[in-house]
Amino acid sequence: TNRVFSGVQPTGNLHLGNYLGAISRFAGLQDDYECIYCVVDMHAITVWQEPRELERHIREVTAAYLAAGIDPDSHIVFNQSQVAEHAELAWVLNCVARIGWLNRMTQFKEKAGKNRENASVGLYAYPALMAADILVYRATHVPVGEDQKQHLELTRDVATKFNLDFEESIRALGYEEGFFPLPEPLITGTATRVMSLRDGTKKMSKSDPSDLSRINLTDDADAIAKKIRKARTDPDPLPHEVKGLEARPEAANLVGVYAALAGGTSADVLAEHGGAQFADFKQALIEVAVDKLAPVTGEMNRLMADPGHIDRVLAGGADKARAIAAPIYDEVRRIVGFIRS
Ligand code: AQP
Repeated sequence: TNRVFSGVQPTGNLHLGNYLGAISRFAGLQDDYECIYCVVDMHAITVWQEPRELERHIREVTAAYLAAGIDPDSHIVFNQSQVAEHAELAWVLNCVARIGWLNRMTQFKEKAGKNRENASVGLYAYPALMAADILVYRATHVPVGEDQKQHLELTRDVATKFNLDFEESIRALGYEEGFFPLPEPLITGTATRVMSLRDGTKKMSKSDPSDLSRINLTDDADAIAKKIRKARTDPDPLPHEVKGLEARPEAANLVGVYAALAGGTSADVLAEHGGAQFADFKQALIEVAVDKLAPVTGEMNRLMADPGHIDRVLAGGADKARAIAAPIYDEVRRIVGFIRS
């Protein structure tokens, strides 16, 4: 079967980039794949999280999944820390991955910043845990934004090395083609990389100190309108063709966001709005954004009002996830040579 795995960190400030680049795409895959969507709380604590805030943020990401239309009955929605096999396989994969590979990860360099000596060991080892998240289900496809492409390549490298290192042991279990499939990225369409509203060269991010840089999924219509009106732009009107967006990162971003929200391409947007001044285009963008996001926000708020329900969804999802992961990890034990008596 084709099995999808992906996750979002419960680190607060869920934004339009997370929605367009990840969560809404997750929902769109449900007809074609068996989908496993995780709230990756163990990834979140690679940087400090206030415990009570972490709980709230786990429920918030869960609510966003459900509000976006992910069906926890036909598919799986759960939080990572409830399925111990993620951590167990991560340890094995820590021992497969090479320090040299992790040293090349650009996200670690960005997140650790200048004070690298003081970053957590977990932040450094993050990609090995991500590899475990995917491989513990032997998932075949991973929908992620552009920013996660490098980590997914590392997952493939780890899977390849595991398959090779343990080749004999894997064959002895009856697997001819290696134990872990090499997962494929699903990065398609517009808005795979939504940029900051204040700087078209930086990605929209939860950790940006400026709230004006992003549209949060909890923003109401007034906040959305204000942030789009204040979004940075250049003085020229919109071009008529996509190639006119080159070297205009802010314009390219707003057109891309419009396209993703309206369900078309940047070319479609320019066919309609090419030649428009930004003041007018922003007004049109505010309308689409509010129109698309208000129902999601409303449903998230409704769900968040009943944390007991969300926790039951997570518990049910964890049971289903464990039922897939446990037998796979049992085989890993045998492959590696861990005795289980
Ligand atoms: N700006 C973005 N455009 C498109 N997709 C994005 N994603 C994140 N930012 C954008 C996608 O959202 C998913 C979940 O991301 P995550 O929470 O696991 O971690 P992240 O990529 O580190 O997200 P942020 O929002 O940028 O947080 P910080 O500020 O903490 O780094 C992923 O599929 C990601 O591709």
